[in-house]
Parts: sequence; C-alpha cells; structure tokens
Amino acid sequence: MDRTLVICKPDAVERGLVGDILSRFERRLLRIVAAELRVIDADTAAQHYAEHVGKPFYDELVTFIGRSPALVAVIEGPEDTWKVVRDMMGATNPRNSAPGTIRGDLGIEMGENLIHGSDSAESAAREIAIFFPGLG
Ligand code: DAT
Ligand code: MG
Repeated sequence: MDRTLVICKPDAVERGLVGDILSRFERRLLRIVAAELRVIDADTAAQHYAEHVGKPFYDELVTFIGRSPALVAVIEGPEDTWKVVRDMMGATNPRNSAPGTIRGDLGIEMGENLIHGSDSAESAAREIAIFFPGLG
C-alpha cells in the first residue's frame, strides 16, 4: 500500500467543499487513514513548504494556508497513490486544470487552488511525518 498527504486548503473548508473532495477519493477506492481539521501555523507551513522558501509567492502561500482551518488527511491506496491523487487534483493553476479534476471542476485562481497533494513517494513520507508523526 502507498500513502500520501492531502490538504483540503482553507478555501475548500470555507466553501464547504471538503465532502466533495474527500468523496472523490473514497469513490476511487482510496481510503482515508487519518484526518484532522486544524489551523496550520507558520512554523508548520514553513516545514511543509520548505522547497518554496525564497520564491516570490512564498509569503502569500504561508498566509493563505494558515488563514482558517484546513482539513489535513492521509490517503491510502495501491502503488503510487500519490500520483493518482495528483492526477485527480489537476494542474497547479486551476485555470489550466482539466475538467473532471478537483481544481478543474471547483477552482479558477492560482491563489485559491483548494488542495495540496504530495508530489512523490519521498515527499509523502516527509509530509506525513510533519502532520501525523504518530501514524504507524
Ligand atoms: P502544487 O500545489 O501543484 O504541488 P507547487 O508545489 O509548485 O504546486 O506550489 C505550491 C503552491 O504554491 C501551489 O499550490 C500554489 C502556489 N504557487 C505555486 N506556484 C505559484 C506561482 N507561480 N504564483 C503564485 N502561487 C504559486
Ligand atoms: Mg507541491
């Protein structure tokens, strides 16, 4: 089995879209093995988004991810589930995301792109350890 970290970002929670997003994974036969509604503080955001430190959009990204509660979850499925989840999310900029994807169905602006998903098996392990250090 393979696990990946998903964050339904504050815009998704604010808009009441968590059920829609998680149900897509469940209907795809992926399982939710951990989930928590939490406000992501600046320290946690800095760890999570370490690869983006110094980029022009970094401050905006950290402010956005912490502006209100996010639904942080671990999704489990067969091999390369991180990739399946990424494909279901759609392109980073919702303007360019294909219809049928989460971002392509529900979003239009880069700054409000609804969902995070780990971008590799290594990222998934690193990110799950940040948010769910006790998960076996
Ligand atoms: P993804 O979330 O698809 O993995 P990423 O890791 O490259 O994309 O970037 C993390 C988030 O940062 C992304 O969801 C939205 C924001 N972001 C990325 N590139 C950006 C840009 N050029 N301008 C503004 N925000 C950006
Ligand atoms: Mg990313």
